[in-house]
Amino acid sequence: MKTQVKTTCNRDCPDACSIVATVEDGRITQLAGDPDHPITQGFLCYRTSHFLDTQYSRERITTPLLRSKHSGKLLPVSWDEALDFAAHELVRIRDESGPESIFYYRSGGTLGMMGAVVDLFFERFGPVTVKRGDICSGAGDAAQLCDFGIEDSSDFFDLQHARSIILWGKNPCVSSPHLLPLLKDCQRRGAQVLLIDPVHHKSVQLCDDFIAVRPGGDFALAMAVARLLIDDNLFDPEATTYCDHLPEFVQLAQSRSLAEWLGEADVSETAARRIAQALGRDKPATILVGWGMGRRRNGAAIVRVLDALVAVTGNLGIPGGGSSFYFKRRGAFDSSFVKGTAPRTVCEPLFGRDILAMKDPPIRAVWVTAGNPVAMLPDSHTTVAALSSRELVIVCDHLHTDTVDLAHLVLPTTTLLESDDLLGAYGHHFLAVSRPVVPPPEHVKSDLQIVQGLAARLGLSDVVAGSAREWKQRMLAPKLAELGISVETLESGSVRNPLAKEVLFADRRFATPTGRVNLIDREPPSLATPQPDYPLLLMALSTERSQSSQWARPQKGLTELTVHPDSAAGIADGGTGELQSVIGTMQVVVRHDPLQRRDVALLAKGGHLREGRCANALVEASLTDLGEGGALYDQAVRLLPL
Ligand SMILES: Nc1nc2c(c(=O)[nH]1)N[C@H]1C(S)=C(S)[C@@H](COP(=O)(O)OP(=O)(O)OC[C@H]3O[C@@H](n4cnc5c(=O)[nH]c(N)nc54)[C@H](O)[C@@H]3O)O[C@H]1N2
Ligand SMILES: Nc1nc2c(c(=O)[nH]1)N[C@H]1C(S)=C(S)[C@@H](COP(=O)(O)OP(=O)(O)OC[C@H]3O[C@@H](n4cnc5c(=O)[nH]c(N)nc54)[C@H](O)[C@@H]3O)O[C@H]1N2
Ligand SMILES: [Mo]
Repeated sequence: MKTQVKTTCNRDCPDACSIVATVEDGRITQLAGDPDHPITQGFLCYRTSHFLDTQYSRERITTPLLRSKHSGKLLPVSWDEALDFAAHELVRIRDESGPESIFYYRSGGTLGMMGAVVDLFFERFGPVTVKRGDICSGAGDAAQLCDFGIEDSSDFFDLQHARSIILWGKNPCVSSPHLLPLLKDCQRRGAQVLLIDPVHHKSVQLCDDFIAVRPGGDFALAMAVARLLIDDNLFDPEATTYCDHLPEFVQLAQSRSLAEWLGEADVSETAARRIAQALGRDKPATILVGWGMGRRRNGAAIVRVLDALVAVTGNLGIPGGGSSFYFKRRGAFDSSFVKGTAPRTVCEPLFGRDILAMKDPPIRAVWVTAGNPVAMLPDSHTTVAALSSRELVIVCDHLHTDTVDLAHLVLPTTTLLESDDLLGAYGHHFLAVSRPVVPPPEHVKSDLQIVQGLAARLGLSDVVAGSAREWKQRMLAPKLAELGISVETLESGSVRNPLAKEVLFADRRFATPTGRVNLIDREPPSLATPQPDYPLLLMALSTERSQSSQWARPQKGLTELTVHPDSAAGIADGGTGELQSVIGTMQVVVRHDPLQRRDVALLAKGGHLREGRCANALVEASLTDLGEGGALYDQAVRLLPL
């Protein structure tokens, strides 16, 4: 029998697509995008449309695995044995050294709200040590909170009112493909689309103009633009009424000459004028602030200066205007049952170093769920050293990751097609549920069932009791019930969050202490500049073929490094070379691309360490200027012939 089931993609992606899955005799045979969903519009990305290969892969972990003391191998065990072991060891370590000796780490494997129930379990069992900072968007989040007091965007479709759209460091063709139909629609309505990015990538083709800024040179570029706006008298005359630090901002822009700012940004005056024109004259203008720029030493300052440009030109609070970095995806949900009482924290980008350094008590056990820190956090070798020297490492995943390689116990979890959860999105305001398209394999449990199994052994059953559906009901914000939105409503089709504004800041009131925009008023840390002996900046960026370290198809052989032919160290296109940083080396196949800048070295993010494809083996762990993000793209490297 053939049936169709709708669910929602739970991946760490702005789009949160509605999926139509075809099921034949209990097996999923096809995945398609939901034609009825206003954002999904009937198509899926490469990663998710190829997900059946992962769902039915023989490599998938479908039974608990416990590392044998004799052989050192991970061997299948029953759930009873697995959970008894986990409960016994966690209690032993907690009782001997205190709950802070256990570090619970959750990353973005699923964006479902049910993760909060797992957080709750560890808070009540401990509270244990948790992470702080954010490897993905720490700097940008902190920047927007600092400037506006909240982080959100106007409605997704409000972009249709924009005359100018600036993709500032953003590659929607890869990272958020469901923005493309809207961008094309905006262009048909007459909007100009500009792209500002150090990398020449796929999204260049859909833009009217492309400005290849120096990596991290965006602060200087924005300052050049501010100078031009000041000279042409294009600041909003009302700006003083809703912006703090306007004189200081002007002073900052005037602290260097236009030529100096342009030199630092490595951008022509014509290009800077183009941006000033878009923001100051061809209004309304929206900057779609990408997520990559924040992953730099001066990343928060870059996002802050873009917020400032939008504010001073009067593009905030009007239809078609804004500085859009994030959509408040949890805004319709209530997870306030997690109190945030952790006694101490590990800084996420410094994961390995912090674990190794912590004393009184040391970290003895690490619980990893929905993440692959070995491959995805910087300085992989230190992460490996940290995890492989712990007494207990437990990993919940369904893929055999580099982190699973270091686990004492592996607990197999559901995939996105078996998920039963509540979802918002960080690229639009639609809310949705996911539901199991098929039941999970016999020996696989959801994250909720795993903590419930553990809680039952630890006298904490009451804390996490309830079916997935009951938890969904509990987590829908009470305000939504007042507006008539229930789990049933979400099950019958996705619903736009009615609490989200159509036009953000329409009243020009901001959630900062003064109620005004907090304009950036000082210079950020200096740029990471390539060194004579390490002349390239390594950027390992999203690829359409994977979701972070989850590849649609297995990757084999050397990974590809893309550089400008002049930066290829004499290595021919297709030849092999060695990429080196001060902390690691990696063999690569070199690809020439004359369209790239000469100071960048490009890899795909998410390569596996055990296959010698992991960029983070070369990336030092260092922090952004605010928000404890990782300065992932500021790594100086060199390429040498083999
Ligand atoms: N296919 C696919 N989609 C994904 C992901 C994936 O792994 N694969 N990952 C998901 C995740 S985890 C996230 S957080 C989101 C966002 O994922 P990201 O990949 O962060 O998304 P973008 O912001 O579109 O792309 C980053 C852009 O920032 C640019 N950039 C880097 N440094 C600078 C700079 O200094 N200045 C400027 N102007 N630009 C710079 C890069 O060249 C790149 O084009 O997407 C998600 N979508
Ligand atoms: N060099 C470099 N490093 C980067 C980046 C970069 O651009 N360059 N990007 C950064 C960014 S933006 C991000 S967000 C991080 C991503 O870092 P991670 O969140 O660690 O990324 P993933 O590799 O997707 O790991 C998620 C894991 O969760 C598992 N999983 C999926 N569904 C479930 C589930 O329901 N339950 C459980 N328990 N597990 C599940 C998946 O199988 C996968 O192994 O990496 C960062 N690291
Ligand atoms: Mo991310």
